[in-house]
Amino acid sequence: MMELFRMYRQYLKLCVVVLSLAAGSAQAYTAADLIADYPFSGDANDHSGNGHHGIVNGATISTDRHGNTDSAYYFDGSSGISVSSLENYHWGDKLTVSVWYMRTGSAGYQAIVNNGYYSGSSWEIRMGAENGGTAIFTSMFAQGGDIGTLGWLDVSPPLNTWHHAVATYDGAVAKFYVDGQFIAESYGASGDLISTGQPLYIGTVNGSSNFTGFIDDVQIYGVALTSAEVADLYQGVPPQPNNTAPIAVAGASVDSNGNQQLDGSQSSDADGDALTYQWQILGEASARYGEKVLVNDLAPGTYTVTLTVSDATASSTDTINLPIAASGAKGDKGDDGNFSQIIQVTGVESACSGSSVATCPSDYTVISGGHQLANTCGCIPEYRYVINSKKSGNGWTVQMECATSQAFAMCAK
Ligand SMILES: [Ca+2]
Ligand SMILES: [Ca+2]
Repeated sequence: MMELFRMYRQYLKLCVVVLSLAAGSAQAYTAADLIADYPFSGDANDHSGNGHHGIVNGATISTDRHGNTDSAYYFDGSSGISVSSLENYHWGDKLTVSVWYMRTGSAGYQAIVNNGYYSGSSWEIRMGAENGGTAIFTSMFAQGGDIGTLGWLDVSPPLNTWHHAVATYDGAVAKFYVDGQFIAESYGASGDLISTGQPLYIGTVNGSSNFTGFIDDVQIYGVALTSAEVADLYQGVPPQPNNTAPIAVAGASVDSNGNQQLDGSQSSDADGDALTYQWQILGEASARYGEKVLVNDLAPGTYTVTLTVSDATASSTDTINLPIAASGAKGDKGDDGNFSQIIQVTGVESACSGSSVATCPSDYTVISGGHQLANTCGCIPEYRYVINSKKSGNGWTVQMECATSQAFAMCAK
């Protein structure tokens, strides 16, 4: 019994090292903020993962501004693309619309991207007939006020060349950019953008104001990108989504068959990203992979084990000393004084102060315990064994320090 007791008591945290592999400055959005993305790579499908695929009505797939075939759409003045799944879409109070266009015909108003005409839209990017057909502007209509038009004659990008137009709205300020340059801003709008019963339109407004020329790379974000991000977009550099590195927590537990296993299940990722787990046992040639991996093949001894968890963008590591007992770890029947089964139970998460109790099942005995700090109250998440805690009846009680915590108890029978 004492051997296993010591084994569980001696999980010693060597260090917690968080390595952020996501370089660069903080960005304005996460990947989830991309509402729709139309690269027009052979079709009008949405590449955001949200399924807002476009229906093409007469527009023809064509060559893009880089010379790639089948990578942009040509609109002949009587064609368009519509996205019915964005009817009645609730845009909220943050938006960025980015689009590349090349106007080749100068007559009349010409819609580029919108969900309605002017005040019948939530927002639009449209061109006028003014300045030889080079006038370009955005309009936005919000619950608490409108911007009317923004841009208009402030810029005159010439016909027959590709240009980049971006409209942003952050709930108070709307901004308009052309070819990466800030053009104008307005404080007229406020609150959520209105919803309309119309689909998203590209190159048309429900059959009117049809565009003549080429449109490509329509992207709609649920955040207001910064001027730096807009300038990057113009240079072909998409904004990099925010990512918080996962937190690796290496541990060990015993499975339902009594086999000892490395256990990374207390690792976490603030973004909710799926994690991969790699365990490197010092001295072994190959790593082991999985949230929980059996180690009942190891000879008795103490092993240094490093867990690396990754969310595909960033990773972190945690290292423990893993003692493997000469016997008992594989769940024998106890006739030599060892336990047949050891389980870990966790108690109710406490507030930042107070106590938490983890109670063993009635046929188990408490052999050890500790608490697991969460970072809710500002502490570094970690396990602590037999610290500031005590056995009480069939459970393990811990008094909280600064942190929201859960008691855990190692229970044996
Ligand atoms: Ca394209
Ligand atoms: Ca993450």
